[in-house]
Amino acid sequence: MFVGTKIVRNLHRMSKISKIAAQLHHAQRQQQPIAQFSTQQALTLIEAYEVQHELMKLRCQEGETLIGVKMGFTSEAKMQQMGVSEMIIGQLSDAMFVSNGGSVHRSHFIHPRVEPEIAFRLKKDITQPIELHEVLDYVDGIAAALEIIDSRYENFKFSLEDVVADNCSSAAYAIGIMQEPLAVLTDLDMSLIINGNTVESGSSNDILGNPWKSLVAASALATKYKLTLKAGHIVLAGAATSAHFIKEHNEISAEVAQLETVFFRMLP
Ligand code: OOG
Ligand code: MG
Repeated sequence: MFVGTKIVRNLHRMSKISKIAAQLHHAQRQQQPIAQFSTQQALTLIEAYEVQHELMKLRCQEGETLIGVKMGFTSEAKMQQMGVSEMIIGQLSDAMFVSNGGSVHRSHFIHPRVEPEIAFRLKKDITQPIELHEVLDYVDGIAAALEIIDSRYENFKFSLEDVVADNCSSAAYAIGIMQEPLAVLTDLDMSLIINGNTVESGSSNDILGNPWKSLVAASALATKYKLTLKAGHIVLAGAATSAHFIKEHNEISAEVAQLETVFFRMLP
């Protein structure tokens, strides 16, 4: 009797997780925003990561490959803009890749925003939390990056659990030319430039005081929530500034001192 009740409860939970994942997947594929879940039903953070895994499973079943992770809310500016105050981690796939100097179509998104970031390329697998003094052992390239986020929720409004379930609003990313890792990544000016105008500016210090700390945090969150970090994978450190809405005919670049500028164009 007891075992039966437990199985029924588990089935109920599984169907709740896969139902939410299916709705988020559909919203992304159709560019149709949906209402946030947390206002309608209780969703724990653990369940939210289960939804995220389920969602990425659906995308992989349709041919996508996971190529890394992105950190979110590693800066004060982002936490304040979105009203969320805990770090999150999401997954990047090859289908989200935009080539440096290339373009994306506005019509592929719901309400895209862009933000300036720093990308790390891993030279070996990370299978457990690492420490700050070890980061250089794990990275063989760094670059300026641009992330396009596109919440699948109406009005870009969400709770911590909602955004985690929605794979942390991940939509696309462009990465500049990879260069040898710089041991010191503090005090680098970072700016977001749209059609020649600087629309956001900050410093690499805005990312947890030191962007390398974001890799340390990524290793801890990936271990906790079972995300894979393999040699060759990319880790986005999180935006240094608030994100900015973008539209067709925008020419967008991120400048990070000492790194090569990254650029893409948004077509209709
Ligand atoms: C969530 C994603 C946050 C970052 O860099 O902080 C993020 C969102 O703002 O929609 O990518
Ligand atoms: Mg980001």
